[in-house]
Amino acid sequence: MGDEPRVPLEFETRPESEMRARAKAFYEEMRTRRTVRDFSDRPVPRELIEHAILAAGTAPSGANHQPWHFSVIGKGPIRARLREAAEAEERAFYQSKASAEWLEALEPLGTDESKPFLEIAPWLIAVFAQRRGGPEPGDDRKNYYVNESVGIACGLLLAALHHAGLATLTHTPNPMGFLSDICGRPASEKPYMLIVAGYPAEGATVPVHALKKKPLDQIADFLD
Ligand code: IYR
Repeated sequence: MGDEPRVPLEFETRPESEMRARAKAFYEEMRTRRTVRDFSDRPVPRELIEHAILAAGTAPSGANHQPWHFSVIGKGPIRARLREAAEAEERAFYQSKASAEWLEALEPLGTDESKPFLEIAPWLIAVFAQRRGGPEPGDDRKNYYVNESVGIACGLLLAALHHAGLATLTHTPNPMGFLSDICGRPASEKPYMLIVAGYPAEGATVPVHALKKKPLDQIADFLD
C-alpha cells in the first residue's frame, strides 16, 4: 500500500446471539416496506430527510468518489411543473412507447399516467448520477461504477426513510431529462431516480401482487 494516511478500523464485535437477533430484526423491519402510491400531504420534518440522505451518502462507491447528488424538492411552485412534465412522459409511455409485454407486467400494480403524489407528498428526492466528479468539491475526474454506486445509495436511502417511519415510492419516469432542467443540474449528471417520501394517505392500499417476495431458496444458493 502507498503512504496514504490510515487509521485503525472501528469495528464492534458482537456476541453471536445478538447478531442473530439483529439480523432477524432488520429483515423483519425491511419486509414491512411497501411501495406506496397514495400519499398524504401531512408535513414531514426536513431533518428526517437530511438524516436519510446522510445515511445514503455512506454507501460504498467507486474510488470513494460518491458520484451522487440529491435534489430535495419541498412543496414549492416547481411541483406543478414537475408533475406536468412527468405526466407528459408517462402519457407517452402508457399510450404508445411501452411494449404490450411491459404493460402486461405492470397490470398487477395498477399504475397509469396520473401521478398526483408528485404534488401531494411533502418531499421528493431527485437522485442524480455524476459521470464526473471526485471526493472533493470542485473535482472533475472520471467517476467509476457510477450506476452501481448510486443504486446502492438509493437502496440505503429507501431503507433509511423506511426505518425513520416514512412511506416511499421509487418513481422512474422515462426519459427523466426534465428533472435536470427543473432541479438545475448539469448535463454531466444523469437523472437516476425520483424518490417520493411522506405518510401514506388515509386508507391507502397496495397491490397484493407486490406483497409476494421470493423465498430464500429462489433468490440464493450457498456453494461450498
Ligand atoms: N414509470 C412508469 C411505469 C412503471 C414501470 C415499472 I418497471 C414499474 O415497476 C412501475 C411503473 C410509472 O411510474 O408509472
